[in-house]
Amino acid sequence: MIISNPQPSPVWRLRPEPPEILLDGLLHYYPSLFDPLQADILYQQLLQEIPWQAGRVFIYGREHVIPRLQSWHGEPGISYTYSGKTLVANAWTPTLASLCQMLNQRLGLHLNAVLCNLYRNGHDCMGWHADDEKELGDNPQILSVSLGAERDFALRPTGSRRQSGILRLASGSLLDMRPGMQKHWQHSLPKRAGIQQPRINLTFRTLYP
Ligand SMILES: O=C(O)CCC(=O)C(=O)O
Repeated sequence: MIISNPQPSPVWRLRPEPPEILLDGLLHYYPSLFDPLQADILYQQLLQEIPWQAGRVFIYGREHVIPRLQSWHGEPGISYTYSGKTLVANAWTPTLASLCQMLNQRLGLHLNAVLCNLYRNGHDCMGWHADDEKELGDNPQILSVSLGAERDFALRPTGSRRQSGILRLASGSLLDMRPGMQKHWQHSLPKRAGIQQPRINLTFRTLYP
């Protein structure tokens, strides 16, 4: 008789790597907080679990479909106003809840919501902005987890129209945007026509009612 030897299901662990410190400490970048296998499993789970939707925004009074899929999750009752739309948070999925808990424990934070973005390929993108909505408080700290295709994260100082830096966000990485970042810098995820693979990005935030 052959007894199969089932693979133990992987347990996520945040690797204890020190961050790279960038922009005078406003960005802490952990290039491989998840190892490649864990990043792959997380990506697949999130792809299945999250109710991805084509989001819409109002720009100068006209509604546009945004160039990526999105889903917004968090503690019950949390809502967020973003480009003229108030989004009420969906319930946590099991994977998002445990990720949020692990990040809170590791970094001593009280994150309570996450905006999930699915970039289907290099044509999906996000324009210049800072995450400075009033619900985030005066000096938000935002944690951004990337899974899947590597994409460029572009940076420019607030008030400037010229890009002044690019950070390549690897699969399994965490970008910790520290307090002060949203005041002094804007960011974007530019189009990259050559990229065929999808990417999931999760930005964990603390929202105040
Ligand atoms: O996809 C990214 O890395 C950026 C996401 C972002 O800027 C946001 O959710 O506000």
